[in-house]
Amino acid sequence: MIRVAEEVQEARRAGRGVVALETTLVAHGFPPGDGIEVALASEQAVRGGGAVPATIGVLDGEVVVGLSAEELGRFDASARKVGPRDLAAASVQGAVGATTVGGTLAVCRAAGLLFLATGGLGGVHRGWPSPPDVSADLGALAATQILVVSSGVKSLLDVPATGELLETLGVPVLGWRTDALPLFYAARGGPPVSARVESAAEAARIAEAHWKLGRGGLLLARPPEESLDDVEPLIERGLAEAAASGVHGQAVTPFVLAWLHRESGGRTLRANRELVIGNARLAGEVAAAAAAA
Ligand code: PSU
Ligand code: MN
Repeated sequence: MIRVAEEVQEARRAGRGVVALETTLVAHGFPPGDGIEVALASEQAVRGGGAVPATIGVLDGEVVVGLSAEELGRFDASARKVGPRDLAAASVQGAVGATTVGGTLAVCRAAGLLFLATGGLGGVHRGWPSPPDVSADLGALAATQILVVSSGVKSLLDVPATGELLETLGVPVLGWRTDALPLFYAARGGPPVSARVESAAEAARIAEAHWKLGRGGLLLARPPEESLDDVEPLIERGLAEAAASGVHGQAVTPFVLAWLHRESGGRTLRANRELVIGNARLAGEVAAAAAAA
């Protein structure tokens, strides 16, 4: 059921680092066309970091680890959003399934991949328990031996509550040269991390030790290089706009992201692109450091 691309198999045989990449952000996180471009640039960034990319999604009845550029082209806005619960149905039903971080983690667990890069993790929605929405990304991360590199969690979530839940689940939050969990677009203002790391080799050593202790996932949180410190009021307006338009559930993230891109004159889009690619680069460096150890 899982098809692993030849290049990824070869990399693993050779003991090289492999970094998994998700496809929900490709299909639903960027305007049409931009997502594919960001996906290909992320793959290049993983290579630049010294590892081999494995972009994951469901296609033609298979769970694919290492989509080709041509296959990636089929992940447009019509793709199904596939979390851990949706993998089996999407593959049996022959859907184009764009895997979330949680869905991708489930595949990594089945295939034994140890590193994943993304933009922002899902988490606890603002206003919990109404809506009673907590991303399956968190449970999947706790249950999988993997290190995920992100710029914290999605900007429209309750970041402090998500940080607390990660602690409850026993997931270390490592700050990449920072003491605070980044707020996706903004580098500052988040809750404290559980440990600060200064190098890719140090992050790799902590992950290795965590797994030797029989523990599961870790988050390595990298702040965006260019911090947008004035975006929070816009996020609040975007969320209000979504509520007023009757948008809820899975449709909220794409709606608010598109709204932010428009209202910020493209600044959030540029920032989002840069941070996704930067995280892929760092994940490549950590995976390479782990492979060299
Ligand atoms: N962060 C973004 N854009 C996205 C996502 C995260 O800036 O599109 C996606 C990721 O794939 C993440 C998913 O795993 O949203 C979480 O969705 P939910 O909250 O419905 O679990
Ligand atoms: Mn959700």
